[in-house]
Amino acid sequence: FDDGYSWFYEGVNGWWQYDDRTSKELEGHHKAGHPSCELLIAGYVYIIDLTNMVQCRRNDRTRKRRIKRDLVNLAGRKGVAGLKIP
Ligand code: V3L
Repeated sequence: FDDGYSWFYEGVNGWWQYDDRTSKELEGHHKAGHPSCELLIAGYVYIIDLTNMVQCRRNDRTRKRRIKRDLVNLAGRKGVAGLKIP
């Protein structure tokens, strides 16, 4: 975003940046003060808990990933939505 922040989810030894559309949606929910939201990501509905800052698939909650809102240049990202983009 204009302020240099974006949204990230946890991978192995690092953070993946959310795809642009999802990142914008998350920012909107965050700014509106919503405690959580449900978003369609790569064909699956994810519950994104903005209070505890975790995400999981709605119909398979075994894998919980931490999420964060951070400065893009400080986040040390692995890539964007699973694509290794430096
Ligand atoms: N955006 C895109 N793909 C996601 C997201 C998301 N927010 N959340 C989960 N997936 P789970 P390393 C990740 C993918 O949590 O090597 C990365 O993007 C997730 O992809 O059970 O472990 C990489 O592509 C996984 O493939 O819903 O850091 C990949 O893992 C699948 O959904 C490997 O990354 C199931 O995750």
